[in-house]
Amino acid sequence: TAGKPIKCIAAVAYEAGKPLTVEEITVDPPKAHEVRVKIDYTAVCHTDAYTLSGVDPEGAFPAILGHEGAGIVESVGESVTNVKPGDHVIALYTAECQKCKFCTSNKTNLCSSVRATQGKGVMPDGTSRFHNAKGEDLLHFMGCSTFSRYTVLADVSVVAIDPKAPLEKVCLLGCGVTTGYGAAVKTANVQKGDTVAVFGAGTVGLSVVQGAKVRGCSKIIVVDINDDKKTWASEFGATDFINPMKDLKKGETIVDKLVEITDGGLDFTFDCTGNVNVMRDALEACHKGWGQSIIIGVAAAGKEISTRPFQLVTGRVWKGSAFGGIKGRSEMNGLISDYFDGKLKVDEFITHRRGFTEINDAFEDLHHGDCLRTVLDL
Ligand code: NAD
Ligand code: AHE
Ligand code: ZN
Repeated sequence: TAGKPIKCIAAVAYEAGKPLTVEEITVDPPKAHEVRVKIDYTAVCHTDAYTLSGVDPEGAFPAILGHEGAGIVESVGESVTNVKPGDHVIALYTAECQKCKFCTSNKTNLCSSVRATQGKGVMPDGTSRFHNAKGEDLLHFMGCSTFSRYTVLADVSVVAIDPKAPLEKVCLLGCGVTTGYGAAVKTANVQKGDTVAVFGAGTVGLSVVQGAKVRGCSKIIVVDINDDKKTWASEFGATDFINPMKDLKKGETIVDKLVEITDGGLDFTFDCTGNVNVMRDALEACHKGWGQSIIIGVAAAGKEISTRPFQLVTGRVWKGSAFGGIKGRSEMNGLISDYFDGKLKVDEFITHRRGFTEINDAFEDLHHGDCLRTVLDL
């Protein structure tokens, strides 16, 4: 198949707010510095639903969404040296070229090498490798497009992993688990004894919880408006669970409550909801003088955060984290080792499995409290 177009099944997002269309598409061979991957498993992340809903300022259609996937390299274009056909790989929406100003700064995992074209839904040369039966181009998404049996990735957007790692599980390291765990142990770098509050107990929030637990944090408070998340929270290591819709006294705010039970506020808080009002609460629940709040959630176009500047003047810090601050190519295999050593939970997030043609049901699953991740078998 190398060097030739491949016909395969994919789920195409033709329009915002509409279900995906599962149909046969054509995937062109990889050009120089590109890799064609047979995706075996992909999960659906809240961000896929966010973009499909039409509120992502970078969302463009028709496109092939999906960014939490794993598979096997089918062929590589010229000058690709980091992977070869047959390698087991995870797609990386945060590339790592190891050459740009960002990669060499040692201050961030954000890489500038392909980000501009990635945001426009095209490969680094400005064109697409996907076409539908009518011959129309279909856009790429987040440099991954894992909702297709075959996809083409920039070589900087792919990492080869230990072939012993089960792809049907470690596909989750392509986004949710890595994002939350990294935000705790890398971006915030929480330490033994620290107090932590996590807003939103989806896969991202619960992975923050597991990072905080690994580090020995003394209090790990989960805040979620859905009581179904309470059992998950304690299973992943939370010490407390608060539902702000039910567990507050009359006139009491979630900030009042958190400040009261932590003797003045948290050392670290994390927003894993994408709601800008929650982001404000998370900042204001931080301890005066040193508390740090990490924004992970993605907010819709036009949404802005606000607080009194006095909150920052008095020592609270607002930070953000993308992909948990993890450099995908150099650090992914460390996470896989943590998984093999039982230090990092991954399997526990897979609440649903479906065949690929049920992908629209997988988007529906996201809205139910009993779902953390649905893994689709391509
Ligand atoms: P999810 O939908 O599975 O989980 C969100 C949780 O937040 C749910 O349990 C929901 O009940 C809870 N919630 C909603 N509103 C709330 C409120 N007002 N107060 C408290 N809890 C509330 O989503 P996920 O896949 O875990 O992703 C979480 C967020 O992180 C999304 O916004 C997603 O787009 C974003 N995300 C960001 C990155 C990154 O790199 N920065 C990576 C992955 C996901
Ligand atoms: N296109 C959105 C930005 C969305 C966003 O912030 N994405 C996160 C990853 S979410 C994964 O589920 C991220 O890594 N951002 C850094 C980056 O470079 O995109 C918008 O609002 O424009
Ligand atoms: Zn995601």
